Amino acid sequence: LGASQDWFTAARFGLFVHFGLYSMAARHEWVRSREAMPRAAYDRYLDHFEPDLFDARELARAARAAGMRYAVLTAKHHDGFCLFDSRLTDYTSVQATGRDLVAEFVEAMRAEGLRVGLYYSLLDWHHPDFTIDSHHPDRGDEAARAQPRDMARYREFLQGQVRELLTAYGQIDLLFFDFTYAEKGPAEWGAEDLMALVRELQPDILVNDRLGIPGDYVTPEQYQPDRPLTRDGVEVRWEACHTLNGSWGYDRDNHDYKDPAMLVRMLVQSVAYGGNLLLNVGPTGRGAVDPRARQTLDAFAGWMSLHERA
Ligand code: FUL
Repeated sequence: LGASQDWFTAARFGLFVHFGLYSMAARHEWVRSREAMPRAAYDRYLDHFEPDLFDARELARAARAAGMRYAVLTAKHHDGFCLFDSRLTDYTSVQATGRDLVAEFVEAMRAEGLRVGLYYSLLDWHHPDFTIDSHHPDRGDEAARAQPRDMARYREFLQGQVRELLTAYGQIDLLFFDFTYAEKGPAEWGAEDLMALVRELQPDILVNDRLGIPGDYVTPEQYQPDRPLTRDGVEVRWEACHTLNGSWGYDRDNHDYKDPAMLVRMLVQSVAYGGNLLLNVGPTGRGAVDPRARQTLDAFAGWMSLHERA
């Protein structure tokens, strides 16, 4: 890795933002899969999507005050809904509301001096060519299963969307792909080709390891490494990502929030072992930061005001 990527380790602490149609359901970002929700039922959220309280500048200011140096937004999560302007699908916040939330986010983070990251799901439960596997919400729908699907066309779509994200918004510092699993792996995503495309379009970008091939950093999720992480005996960059309450998307009735003091210790421990902490906030269906999340960010701001080193 070149010096142009050293910012990542120096940054230590970032904000993860999970926002999409699932935020309106307010019970976990996997809601459509978990409940095998038919498309028509999920479309209600599209019909009513109106993120009038989504304020990227406010998010950026809160992140900065909390001592975070970068932020990562779900440009597209598994449900396939895009928060950016795409010529390759109508299923976007721009079509639904006229707002390009990725553009707002990128601009706001830069204005506060934060590095910009985007999360992009390799899974897509909306795209007609994405094969129906055991996670797919339409797994029980015979008619949907009978339709021919072509992952080669889906790969073209993926490449096209990644190209859009990495050409329309200026410098993107980090890309968080998500994810591979037993039924689908690097070959389905065309992982090597995607990686090559990313490197060509944004030579300085950091890419995570969830294409299923080695990336620039590894991504322990919802657990806290208790030692430096290594590959072939060599220490690697890593970033632990954590929820506030077990859900990435807004989960209104889940009050099981982690104690801010514990989260601070997790940050300190991550840094001590050479890693970063990417802490998630899932804004409400209207895009607001829930007061409980706000309290956590404020607690970090208080701690940082006493302990942060320039
Ligand atoms: C996981 C996803 O399935 C979750 O919904 C979340 O986005 C997390 C960060 O990555 O693999």
